[in-house]
Amino acid sequence: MPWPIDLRRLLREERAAIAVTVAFMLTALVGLTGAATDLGLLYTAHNQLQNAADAAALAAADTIITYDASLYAQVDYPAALATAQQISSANQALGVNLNLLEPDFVVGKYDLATNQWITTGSSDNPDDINAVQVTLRRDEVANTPVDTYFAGIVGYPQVGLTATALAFIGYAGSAPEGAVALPIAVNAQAVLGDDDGPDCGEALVFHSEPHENAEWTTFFDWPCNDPNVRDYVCGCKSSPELKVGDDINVINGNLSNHTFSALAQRFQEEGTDTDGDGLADQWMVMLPVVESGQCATKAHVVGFAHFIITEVRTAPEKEVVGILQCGMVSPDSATGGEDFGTRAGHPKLVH
Ligand SMILES: [Ca+2]
Repeated sequence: MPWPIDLRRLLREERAAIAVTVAFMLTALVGLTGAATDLGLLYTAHNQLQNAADAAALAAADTIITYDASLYAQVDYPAALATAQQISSANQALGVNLNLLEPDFVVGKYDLATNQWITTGSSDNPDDINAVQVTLRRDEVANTPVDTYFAGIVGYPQVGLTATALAFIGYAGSAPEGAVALPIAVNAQAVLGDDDGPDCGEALVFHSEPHENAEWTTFFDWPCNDPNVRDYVCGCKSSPELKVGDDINVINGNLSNHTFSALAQRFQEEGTDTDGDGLADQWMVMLPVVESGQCATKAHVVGFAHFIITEVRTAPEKEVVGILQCGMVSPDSATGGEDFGTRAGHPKLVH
């Protein structure tokens, strides 16, 4: 009876094969567990680096562009670097406080439309700077690489990690309640030059004919008519919170003599007399910039611009003269508007 012997041998061989397979699988399992542990560790470390870099870049971008008493932009590079370093060192990655090296703090110009990032280095000219990049490390350059638990077996006892964040300041995309001083919506085409950038220093005469470059607005109030416009002209009502994308009610044509007189009076009250003749000749105002839609009674907010109103001409001219100002900051504005010369006060992360 030869077959039971064969069976025994077969069983023996099978057992041996199973033992080899189990041993192999156990090794793989230990290896996988080790890999999972190390990957989890590195994932956590990278997340912590990224969160710290994001916070540091945002705070630095919020700090780097400051402004003078008239809201003209200025650069404060040392304050921005100090802020980024302070926030970095207050954060940790796997228990190590993060030291931000100065070469890892980079400033420059970012183009939101094309994703282009041009580093400029420190500059006193606010036109050179609209974004801040922060890179935080746990590597051989700074803050020591991360020690692994198991990867050392396969030759990786330490792993270097970096995380980079880019914060963009951009142009005013919102205006808080009351920040828009007059019920005038300026047409985007009227403030853009040939190169599609704002026509800085250009004097605009807001009037109804022959070419429309601005419209009267009652913001969200309806109907948009002379008495409702007058509520905002006299300052009796303060402008609502506005943002890019809002559709506001507009009206073309002449305002009544009564409303225009109220506008002239408001100019005298709020404006500054710079030449000492007893009459106001300069009043800085922020106005919404709009694209007029198909419908002549609605306009779409695309950004905000600052003007110095230099003259309000009552009847029969009924005109307002304003000079477009560039290099301005709207301190309480979120980013998100087109470039009409007024920057946002608060940045956003783009990378
Ligand atoms: Ca004067």
